[in-house]
Amino acid sequence: MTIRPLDPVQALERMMLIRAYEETLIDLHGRGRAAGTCTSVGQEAPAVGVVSALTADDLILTNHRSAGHLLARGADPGRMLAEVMGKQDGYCGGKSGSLHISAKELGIVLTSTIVGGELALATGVGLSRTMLNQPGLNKPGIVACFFGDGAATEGRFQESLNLAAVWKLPILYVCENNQWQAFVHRKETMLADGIAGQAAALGVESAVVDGNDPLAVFDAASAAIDGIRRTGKPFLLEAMTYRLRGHFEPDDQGYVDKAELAHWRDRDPILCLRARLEREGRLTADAVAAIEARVRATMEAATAFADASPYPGLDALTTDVYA
Ligand SMILES: Cc1ncc(C[n+]2csc(CCOP(=O)(O)OP(=O)(O)O)c2C)c(N)n1
Repeated sequence: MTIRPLDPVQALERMMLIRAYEETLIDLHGRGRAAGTCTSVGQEAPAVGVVSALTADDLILTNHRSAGHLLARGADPGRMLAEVMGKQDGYCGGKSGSLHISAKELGIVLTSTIVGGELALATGVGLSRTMLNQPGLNKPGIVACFFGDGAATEGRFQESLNLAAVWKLPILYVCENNQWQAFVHRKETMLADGIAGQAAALGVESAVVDGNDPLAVFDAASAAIDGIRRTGKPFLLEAMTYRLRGHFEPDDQGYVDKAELAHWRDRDPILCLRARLEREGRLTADAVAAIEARVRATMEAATAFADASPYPGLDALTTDVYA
């Protein structure tokens, strides 16, 4: 098994950057300067834990709550903000917003806003990986597919995992079980406590992990990825986590049980990791202040970059289209 250690302080900084990115976007949206988005506040740990366990050859498909996955992969927050603001220097020239973003240079194949679309499309990407990973062609790498518990209630979840199992496709399915499916609690759409139990029936191995602990997620993802590389078979990792903000911005979460929200706020992945590292003597107050300053400076520079980026010209209307 080839598990690289994940530096916990670096993991904390990456999670803080993701949180700061989302908060910047919320602020820009509140001031009418950016479109509303589905933020990943509270779900930073699966993004950092899983993506840190991937290598540069691996590909990622994600869903509408994708900012954490992109930033964990090293995306430039300035280009991401520019994209959401519809600017020319965005990853897709300002044409995708946050919901359809892709970045070939980062191995981010696509963001699907069709719930569960990423599951079906990962099957094709996984198949292409298998076909291209031949002597001579030699394009190694696995596929990581992020999706929500809501997507898992759709038929294409079973269809996709079944085909991946039968065709032995190298796909790591990552369910971010954040307890909510837009405005519907998961307990209203499934009787089971989670979705991992369904995998065995399809012949797919699975594991459930504390999705608010990036180090636990990293370990579980590393073991799963190692197995996928050895066997070529798919694996389902279910990260139990929570969406700390509304489904999209703005959303006052009036439909959320206050005790449930308080329970999960206490388990905020950033506060928990920070407290743990401080307790263990691995993080000082000065080090936290330095991280906060770096993150703030990064987001200030990102906002300035996105602000300065021009809107696409009229000629962009006819580029990136088939006909
Ligand atoms: C096929 C489809 N049905 C419905 C929607 C509307 N919709 C957007 S996000 C969402 C909830 C998805 O829940 P989940 O998969 O758990 O992801 P989460 O939003 O919790 O991250 C719904 C119903 C959609 N975009 N696509």
